[in-house]
Amino acid sequence: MVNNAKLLNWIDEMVHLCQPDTIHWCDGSEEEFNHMANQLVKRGSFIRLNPEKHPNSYFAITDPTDVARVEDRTYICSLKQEDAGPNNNWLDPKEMKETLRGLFTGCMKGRTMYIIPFSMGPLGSPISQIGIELTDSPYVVCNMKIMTRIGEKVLDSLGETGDFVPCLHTVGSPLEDGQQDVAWPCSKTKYIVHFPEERAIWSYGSGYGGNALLGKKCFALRIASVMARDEGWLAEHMLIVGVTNPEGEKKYIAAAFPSACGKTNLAMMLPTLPGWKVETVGDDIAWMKFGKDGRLYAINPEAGFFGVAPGTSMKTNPNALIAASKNTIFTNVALSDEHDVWWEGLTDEQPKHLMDWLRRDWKPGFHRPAAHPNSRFTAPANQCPSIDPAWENPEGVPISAILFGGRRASFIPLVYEAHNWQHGTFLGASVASEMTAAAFGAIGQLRHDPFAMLPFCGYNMADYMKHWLETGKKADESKLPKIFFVNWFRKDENGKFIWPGYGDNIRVLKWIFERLDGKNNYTESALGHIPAEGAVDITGLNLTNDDMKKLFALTKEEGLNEVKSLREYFERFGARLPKEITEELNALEERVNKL
Ligand code: SAT
Ligand code: MN
Repeated sequence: MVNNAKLLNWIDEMVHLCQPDTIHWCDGSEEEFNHMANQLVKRGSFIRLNPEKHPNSYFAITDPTDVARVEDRTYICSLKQEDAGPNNNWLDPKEMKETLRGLFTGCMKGRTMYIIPFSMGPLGSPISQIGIELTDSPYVVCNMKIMTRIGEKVLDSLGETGDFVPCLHTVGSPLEDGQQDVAWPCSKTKYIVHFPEERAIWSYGSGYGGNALLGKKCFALRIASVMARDEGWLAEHMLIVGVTNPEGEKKYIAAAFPSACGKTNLAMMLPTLPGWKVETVGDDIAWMKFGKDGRLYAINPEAGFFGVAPGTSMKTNPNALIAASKNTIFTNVALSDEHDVWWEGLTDEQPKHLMDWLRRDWKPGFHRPAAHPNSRFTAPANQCPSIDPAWENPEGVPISAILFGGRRASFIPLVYEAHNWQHGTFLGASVASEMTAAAFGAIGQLRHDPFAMLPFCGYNMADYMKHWLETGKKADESKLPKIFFVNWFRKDENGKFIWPGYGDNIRVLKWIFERLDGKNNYTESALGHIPAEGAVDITGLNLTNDDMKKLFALTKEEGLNEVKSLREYFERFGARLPKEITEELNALEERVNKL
């Protein structure tokens, strides 16, 4: 029996508004998942994969217009526009509610409303939060079952008076009497809307990824970042890994990179240095709170991976492939004649024949990718061979270092270390990255993406920087994680990546590990501490001294360009930009001028 008054009232109101034919409370059981998957197969939305290759796994294709997050349709509707900041689309919340009420009226006609109680984080953890998603998409239910902890146990934990974040979702495609459904219902009109003061989410028109799986970016980042600001913790777009050295000493590291910049690969890395081990706590989101001992502890609020498929192979990320070998949903990849999945980069040899993500015949030599560049696998985290034994620890894991990074063909060195927390906050604020297919936009173009949170920050980014600075001021700095910047994507004069990346990134983690232990293995540079000559272990790599020099080369011209670009970017925050950020930028300019 559900007896939470807030929940029952809200559902009543939303049923009235959306007018579904039926209502289904999700219990989160395997039977329920199988039943819904079967229905999706019947409707033509799912194709069951060959059970010998992928037991209990499904292939889905979206509408060709519904393939990525829609940042230009994503809104933060705070009471005041300046609280959303120049980093967000904003509309007056009253006006937006009116628009949404209009759109949502009758939006679930002919469909079922599924009620998904979900927990972000292990049930019972002091860091976890509860959400309830109402959706008319069985595809969303199946994905939420993998990505979060759903069902009855969540309602039990909510109890009579527990609070939750209401998350309303519709594909925006009601069915008239007798109207035939399509395989991927969605709407041309899309709205992904957040009301930060009310802590509520309304999502209209899309069925895919972060637009529709509302626990992920909408709740765990946009709404949670607001909660974190108000309550003194951090909600971050970060992977979490445990790194163990050959002596058996273990440290946890969190790292923020923009979407599709290799967070999943780093989180599941197979180190190429003997004796080193990397274990996965999370691949996308970290919620961090201070423990009684004054250290920052992180949990992964998710229970699954929504990973980019293209480029994932037994060479680049075997752990991800094994995690996705069963009980997995593949979306917008290509399908082989044996009902197996394929995407660019999975195998060196291309299959002789495929159905591509647009349901067309595909053969090797075609000048178009078989899988969409933002095609994804939704896989349970506990199937990952590298999953950390503490990944569901309700207290979280203690974080020793925070890494920022992005795709940068030039200027940003392989790795450098911040002087202190304030300088580290500046490094986070100055993240910029070449754009990927994870969002609509000009792929390859450099864009500023502070803390890799530009599309995910639920409030004014200037206040976000302030929150980071204040977090540092309140803490005992000696117990705070040390902050680093990394760049695996530097290219040489021929446009080739210099650094091998993937499992060889352990060599950079090793240097960081040693820095955390206080080893004096660095030299000063204009940006921060960089490894002393020979301090990055490159034994066994095909890299010359010259290559290593290129990975750390800093020219005055590029430095001044970077400073100029940052100054222009920061200007948009006006007087709200914390003075510490300007101080750090001025100090950087001074150091660059001495180059
Ligand atoms: O936001 S999604 O979950 O669709 C994926 C991403 O951009 O990281
Ligand atoms: Mn992400």
